[in-house]
Amino acid sequence: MRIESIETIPYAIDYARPLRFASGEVLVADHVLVRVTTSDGVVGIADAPPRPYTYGETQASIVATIRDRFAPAIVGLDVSDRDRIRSIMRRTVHNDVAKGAIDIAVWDAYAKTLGVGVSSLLGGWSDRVPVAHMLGFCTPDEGVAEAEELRERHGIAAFKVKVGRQPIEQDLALVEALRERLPADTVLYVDANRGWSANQAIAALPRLEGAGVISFEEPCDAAEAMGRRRLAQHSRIPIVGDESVPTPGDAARELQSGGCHSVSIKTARGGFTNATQVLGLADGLGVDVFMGNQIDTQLGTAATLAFAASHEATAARPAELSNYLDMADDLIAEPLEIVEGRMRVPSGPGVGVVIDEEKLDRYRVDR
Ligand code: MUC
Ligand code: MG
Repeated sequence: MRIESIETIPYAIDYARPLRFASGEVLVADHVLVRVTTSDGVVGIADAPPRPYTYGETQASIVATIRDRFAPAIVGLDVSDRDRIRSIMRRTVHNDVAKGAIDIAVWDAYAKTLGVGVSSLLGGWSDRVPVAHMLGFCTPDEGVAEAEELRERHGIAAFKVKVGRQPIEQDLALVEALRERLPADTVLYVDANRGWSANQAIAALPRLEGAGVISFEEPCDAAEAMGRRRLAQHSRIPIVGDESVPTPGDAARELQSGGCHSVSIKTARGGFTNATQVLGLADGLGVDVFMGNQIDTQLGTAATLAFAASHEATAARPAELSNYLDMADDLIAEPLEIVEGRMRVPSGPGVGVVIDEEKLDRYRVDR
């Protein structure tokens, strides 16, 4: 089926509980809904979450890049031409979130055309995935209360703790409090979003190890190459590349230069096609992957879930699927559900979620 149109709809929904971290904060989901419509009327959807402090893209830049560069080159192709679409988008550097949304919306439309779930097309490993939640900057009491509430209501027992503040002591005290006050089987890992220097991260290692942290994401800027390599050599906790490894090329360079031991995979940057390539690279090199979260809405989460469930390596450990719980509302008609700490892939075709048109009307900002 021919791709007839690619629409971009900017919208804004507040966060009831904003997320703060070393590189920025999210108070409002000022995202872009991307819709790909085919000649037989199938509509593929995807969410594009701008993260200016991570990738340099904004809501306006995502709309303009898709409208002015990608859509004119892609409209008219067949919805099954996924690698041609990847090749076209690759001619433009960066803009990973804009590229990701087009890729996901095309996969969604393709799977809907075939009448199957995206997850089964990608690999079909499992129908559910354990959930991890990201805790933003907070005090020990706030962090423990939030984690306890998530465990009680949803059974979530894995938490990524945002660190990277100055002085480092407050984050170490937070991680230690979570370890001491939460049940012993709680999985804890940390993400500094480049907030510390390599030396600060090295100084933090003994206490993070003592708290049983299972991984340490973007401890310092990967551009601090010598320091980062020294840290990775020192650390018994796996160092995970996230914003330093958006593409397979970045992941290969970072892993082979010794800057990290594992990589985070995020469908929001680069889509399913890029995620598949990063996963293949990690598999070949024998390194672990973590399914990350771009502070996603339910639509974005459904894409992460579809990918996470589709492969053995990504379904094996908790995936970051729950931060939409912090939003005041969403665009989705039927909410995703977390039961006993797991999220099940919705049974519908494509990524399996449907937009509530009345909500889209309420939250869109282009009228
Ligand atoms: C994360 O893992 O870093 C924060 C910034 C961003 O781009 O993604 C989030 C989560
Ligand atoms: Mg991260």
